[in-house]
Amino acid sequence: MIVMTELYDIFNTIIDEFSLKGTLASIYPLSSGNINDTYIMTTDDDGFERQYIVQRINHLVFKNPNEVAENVCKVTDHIEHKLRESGADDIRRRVVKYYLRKNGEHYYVTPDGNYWRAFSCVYDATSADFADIPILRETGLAFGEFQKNLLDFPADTLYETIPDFHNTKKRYDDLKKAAAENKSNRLDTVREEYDYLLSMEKEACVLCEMSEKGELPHRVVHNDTKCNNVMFDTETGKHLAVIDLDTVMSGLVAYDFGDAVRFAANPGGEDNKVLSKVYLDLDYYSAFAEGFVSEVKGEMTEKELETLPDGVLAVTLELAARFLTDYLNGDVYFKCKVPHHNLIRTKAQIQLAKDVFGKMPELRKRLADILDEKS
Ligand code: GN1
Ligand code: MG
Repeated sequence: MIVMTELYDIFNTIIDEFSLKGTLASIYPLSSGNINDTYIMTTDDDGFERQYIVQRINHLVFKNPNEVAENVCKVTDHIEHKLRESGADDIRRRVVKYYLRKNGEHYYVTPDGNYWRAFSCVYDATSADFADIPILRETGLAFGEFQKNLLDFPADTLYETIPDFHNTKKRYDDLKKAAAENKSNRLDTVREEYDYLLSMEKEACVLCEMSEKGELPHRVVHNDTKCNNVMFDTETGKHLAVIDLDTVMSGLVAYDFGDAVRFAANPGGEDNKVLSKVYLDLDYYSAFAEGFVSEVKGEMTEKELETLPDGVLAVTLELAARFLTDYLNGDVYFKCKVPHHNLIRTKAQIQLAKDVFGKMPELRKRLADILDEKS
């Protein structure tokens, strides 16, 4: 826990180190992230109000913060180049800028070893923790466009900043290890959830199997495609920029597709205790799929497009396994905002996975119809 006076000192240093404009006016914490600490910093630049995004990156999760920064800069530079090439206007609101320190470094590291960085703020824009049909469509367009802009970027030049991030098999192995170790002595209380997840291991690992056999290409993927990682124009609701690029790596597009649907097409939200509110809304799903497919169709292999719905099930089961693993390990990875948060999250994701599993034929049918329409 950082006290406010310390925070003011750090932010003043950041303004100086990153040559940001103005003097510190206010600091506003954003609470939606589960890993990093994020703030909106406002400065007073001779009467003109400026805003910046300032973040403390969790270096226990991102063990090599410089590699994360290099990935983010390479990808944002590439997107900026693509936007310029296509004659897009308002480029400063379409892609975030990662500020460098005066000495060229990516972070200001405090004496106690915390890594701080600064990004431009997307002005007159908002993100969404909960979605409706127009937001789903715009989120689909945003991540589809992200994918399209990076098609010619060599994915294998990105660092693997969190190894095996979407290696679902490895995530299952971690879960089994956590259960065997039972560090927090909670296993007996989560038998039902644990057994369910194990019973779905084969379904969860379908895409990994295909990837191992070389049946699916590896591309640049965002790896955290929640609708609160898209900035929408406050007035028009149109998508502007994709943010939170820390997990950008090489991987399977179906996981990006699946994670966006997992998060935004569940009206109950990721950690709703009232399980009857947790389900996959098929019209939300269609809205996202339409937006996404309209950007990537023609750019991806048939098999890749066909397997997009499998990503929804895989990523939901995988995240349930990750939450349960963390619960068994004693809540060491995800920030817990209420008691037993990881268990609440696990139950909600399992509820969603069960619903998605039952709806798989409909997910496939709707996607096939969308693909037909767009051909
Ligand atoms: C974490 O902190 P946030 O919201 O950006 C996590 C994602 C999970 C997500 C679940 C690096 O992302 O993988 O899907 O929580 N990020 C990391 O809400 O583990
Ligand atoms: Mg994230």
